[in-house]
Amino acid sequence: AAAAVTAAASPPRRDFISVTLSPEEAAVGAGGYNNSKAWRRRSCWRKWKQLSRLQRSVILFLFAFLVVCGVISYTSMGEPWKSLTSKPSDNQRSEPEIPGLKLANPAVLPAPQKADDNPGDYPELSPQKPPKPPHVQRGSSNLQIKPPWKNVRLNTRHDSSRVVEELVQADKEEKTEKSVISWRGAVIEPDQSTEPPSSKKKESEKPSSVEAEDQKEPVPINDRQVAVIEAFRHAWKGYKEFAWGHDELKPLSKSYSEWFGLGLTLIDALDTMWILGLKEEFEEARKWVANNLVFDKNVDVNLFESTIRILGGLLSTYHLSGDSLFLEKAKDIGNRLMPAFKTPSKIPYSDVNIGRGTAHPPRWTSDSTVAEVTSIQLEFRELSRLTGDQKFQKAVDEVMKHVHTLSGKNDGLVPMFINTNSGQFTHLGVYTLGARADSYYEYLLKQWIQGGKKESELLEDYMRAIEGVKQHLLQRSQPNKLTFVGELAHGHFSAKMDHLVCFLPGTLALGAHNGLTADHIKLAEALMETCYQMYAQVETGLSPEIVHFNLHAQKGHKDVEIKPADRHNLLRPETVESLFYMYRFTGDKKYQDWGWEILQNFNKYTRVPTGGYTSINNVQNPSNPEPRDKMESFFLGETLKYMFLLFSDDIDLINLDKYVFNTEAHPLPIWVPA
Ligand code: DMJ
Repeated sequence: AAAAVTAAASPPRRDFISVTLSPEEAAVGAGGYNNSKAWRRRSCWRKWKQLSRLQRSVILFLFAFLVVCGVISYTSMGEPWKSLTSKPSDNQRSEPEIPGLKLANPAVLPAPQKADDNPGDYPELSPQKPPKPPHVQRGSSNLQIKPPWKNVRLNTRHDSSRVVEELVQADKEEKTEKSVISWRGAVIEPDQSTEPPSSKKKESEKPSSVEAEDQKEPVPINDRQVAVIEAFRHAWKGYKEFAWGHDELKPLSKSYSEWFGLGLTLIDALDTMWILGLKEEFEEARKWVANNLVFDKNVDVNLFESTIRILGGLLSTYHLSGDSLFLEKAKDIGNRLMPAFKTPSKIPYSDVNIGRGTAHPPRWTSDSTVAEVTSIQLEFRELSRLTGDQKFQKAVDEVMKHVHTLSGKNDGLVPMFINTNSGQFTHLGVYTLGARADSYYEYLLKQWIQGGKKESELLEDYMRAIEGVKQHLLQRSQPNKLTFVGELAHGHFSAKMDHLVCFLPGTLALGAHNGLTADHIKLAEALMETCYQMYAQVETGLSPEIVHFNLHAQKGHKDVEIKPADRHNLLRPETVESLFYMYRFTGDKKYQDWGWEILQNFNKYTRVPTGGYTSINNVQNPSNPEPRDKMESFFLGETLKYMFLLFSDDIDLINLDKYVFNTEAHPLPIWVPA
């Protein structure tokens, strides 16, 4: 018998309330006490009904307001905790593993999306260690966690001292932000690498950051790195203004050129921006990728070039940023390149139409280039690991296995061409470490490293090839006895060396760092000196595309001779790439100084005032180096990135025990034994 509370229906103003009490309530009113839940509920309800509509509305509003505040503060307090404890969300990374393999740095690697057709291929994620206490980083941090450099803006119109001030200030600000967790500050597994030869050097000879990571002081960026950032921004300014979304900038004509029509420079430069900490530029480029990068185009692309620049660039940017957009795009282009492998021999064709899904060799031959078919492996293997779809890895591994068994090698040295029908080498008898063969050697070592140093055939082929180089291709020049790598054509030695060969000192040093024979680092040192001399002995201080070394001393002649057809410079990276490895592994500052000279000469002879840098036609004419009006995408993808890393004393800025660079300078994670 609930109390009947009746408000008078009229008159409209509520002048009195008529209350009818139940016997129970009457008893209470008469002095009895009833504290039952039911009674209290009824009593509250009666009081509530006694309130005016306005009073009730105010109370309801206050209640709702308190609830909302409570929910908000709960969520914001919970986030930091969740970020440390929960599994990564869609936009972060969780690393699938292939059986027996795991990454060196699982916490920094993003959550790849499993291939729908292969969901069972993944074991459970292994538990991650809690992050080490964050330390301040100058490199880039995960976008989802923190921007790379807080509000650092380099204004290219500023003078360089102003630029330095801004960066130093930003760096100081960042040092105070102890709560920052950067991608490099995340969990790092114990070092899996073999003892580097450089560890035999005195502590003082090493980069200052070779210390226990926990005790490591933040390494401030230095003036030379600032100069690289400035150079990048100058190049980017030209690209943005005159070539946005196109393949290459033509800085003099203030226009662009197309090769594949896929924004090559922009994609090649993504991870460089990340590493240099250019967040604003990165985000603008990311928007272009999200809104404009479409692979469904009736266009022929070169399998090798699009793999190393586009697939490689997207994969590494995905790893650094954790942004799944880049993995989605990588999967898309990866799938579209697969028709290249549909050949009688499974040695891929050079060209693929990514819109039509057809592939073909060049018009004049059914051959492919050996370096091209053997330098796409790092990228496709990583794509398989991320997607769980083994078809990518299977296709490229088959190529390597096949090449491993082929006859026609000369002590591990390979010819330059391979036939897509027969699967045999063609044009036998010509051996070079330059164009058309170069990255075959580089990828033997790098695949071995990527796979956790288990694939012995790769190592075997690499070691044999380096012995072949020593036996057949090494010579010394006159008058300075520079060690160089020449070429062999049908038994005849030629003292010709492409600038492309200058990847070799870096690769040799990387092998030595990974435990290969110590004489590789000796050879690396000698070749590094030679590559530097290819710049230093030239009038502009820039290397030509090809040099010929003098084998006999002649009065007034230098070691290096340059033919008129070879005196161009395309802003290539190989020498600074090797300088970076040499400095990382030896700590010898001369390598940084050599790189600094090269950067200054690029600025002097190839910088276009209105934005961008240009290839030049004549490195021997300082008064007119004959600009070619083209900035290759690898200038931003590789040359400036390696410069920035060379000048850094922070070994964790792309740690070489955790990442392996593809041949276009895009870092991919090293898999390590589980
Ligand atoms: C780049 O595309 C790559 O480094 C490739 O391995 C060789 N050619 C250019 C740079 O010189």
